Amino acid sequence: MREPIAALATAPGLGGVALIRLSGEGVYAIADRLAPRLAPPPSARPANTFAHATLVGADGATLDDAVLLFYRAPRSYTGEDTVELCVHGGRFVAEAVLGRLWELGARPAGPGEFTRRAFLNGRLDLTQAEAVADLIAARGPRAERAARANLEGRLGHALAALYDDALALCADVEHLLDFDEGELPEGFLAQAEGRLAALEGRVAALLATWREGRLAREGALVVLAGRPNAGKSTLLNLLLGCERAIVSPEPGTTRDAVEETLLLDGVPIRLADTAGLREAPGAVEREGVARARALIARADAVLYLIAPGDPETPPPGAIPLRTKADLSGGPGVSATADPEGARAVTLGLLRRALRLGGGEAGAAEVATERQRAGLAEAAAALGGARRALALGEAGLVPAAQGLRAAAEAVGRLSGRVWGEDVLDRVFGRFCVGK
Ligand SMILES: Nc1nc2c(ncn2[C@@H]2O[C@H](COP(=O)(O)OP(=O)(O)OP(=O)(O)O)[C@@H](O)[C@H]2O)c(=O)[nH]1
Ligand SMILES: [Mg+2]
Repeated sequence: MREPIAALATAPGLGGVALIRLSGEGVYAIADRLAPRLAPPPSARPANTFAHATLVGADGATLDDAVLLFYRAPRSYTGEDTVELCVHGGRFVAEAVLGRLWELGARPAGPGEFTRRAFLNGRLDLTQAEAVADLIAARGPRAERAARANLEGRLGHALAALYDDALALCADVEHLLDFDEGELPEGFLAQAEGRLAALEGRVAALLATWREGRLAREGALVVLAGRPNAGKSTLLNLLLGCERAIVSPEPGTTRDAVEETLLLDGVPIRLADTAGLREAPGAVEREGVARARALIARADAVLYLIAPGDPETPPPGAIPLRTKADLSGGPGVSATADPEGARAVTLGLLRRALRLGGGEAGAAEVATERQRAGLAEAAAALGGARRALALGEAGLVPAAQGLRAAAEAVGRLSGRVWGEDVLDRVFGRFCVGK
């Protein structure tokens, strides 16, 4: 156990209850002094019980009435002795209790320090620690589902198996170095190549989950673009189910981009309605068109609306959508005559454009840039090993090196191989109290 640390674990602000977490060596001695009237005292209480207690300051004055939860190493979140204090919410109570904890010898926990200790005590691997941060940060059900799968160890297990298999193959290749030239066991090279290809396939399959997972976590920017009057604002309002943007028969109505978030299959979509693209007559509208172009340039998907009579010149990569089909009698959607149909067609186009629906529920998913980069490194090392192995006996040494490098890259992801730099990178993005 390490020195005692404490922090507010709930979000600061108004709320019924605030939870303070206290973990490390000697936290029971601290709790005894914080709740001196509790009998039996915290240090005499069994693990996994709770007690209602009055917390008092140095002068004996009441700080708060609290519920204390008692955990004992190793059966706590951190793996250390832990006491959790449920005190009243709001701005001042938790602050006063924390102030008393500093007097009693605890120090403020750094960002992610509880989870860092949990990792160091073997309570979870690094992918699970990252999943804790992802679960907290999830902005939609799709990201929440993925974070939960990784918290349950899906990615950790996949990486652990990759690590073991890459090292096993490495050992077998190294073993071949003991044979005399021209004496390699029959068929070994072909078998090793097969095993290597399978490893590469598993790494590639994991890397393929990155794109959709990133959209689910960060959200996708979808831009509604087109000529003035194409029906962009009408479509935005239809998708949102409210009159968010001004709609008018006058061309050039929208100038500022109008942005709202909606969930599509659990993925947060930032939907932006923009100024109609044309050589605008006025300075304000020209600025609107410039902003529209800037949004189009960084969109994950662009829907380009084409009303009857509009030139059909969608920007490269944009998805054309014909509007006002009730006027043309031709193909396309009509937001006014058939809103339900228009909505269904539009959402279908967006799903296809964003390539949603690839992720299998509960599957291991690459969730952080650190994981993506580590797997890309492993893929490159495996590729190098494969090319070396193709040289036959001459390539055995570099092939073994490539396999070892791949295993280490994967091992750093789960935490089988780690250093302070790896931990700083993982826990740097955590909030205090987790
Ligand atoms: N008949 C018909 N009219 C539509 C349809 N969709 C939109 N409109 C009308 O077309 C006109 C322009 O619609 P908006 O949604 O404001 O068009 P916009 O693309 O946002 O236009 P700007 O903001 O000027 O670029 C309005 O009068 C709408 O009522 C449709 O499906 N059928
Ligand atoms: Mg508009």
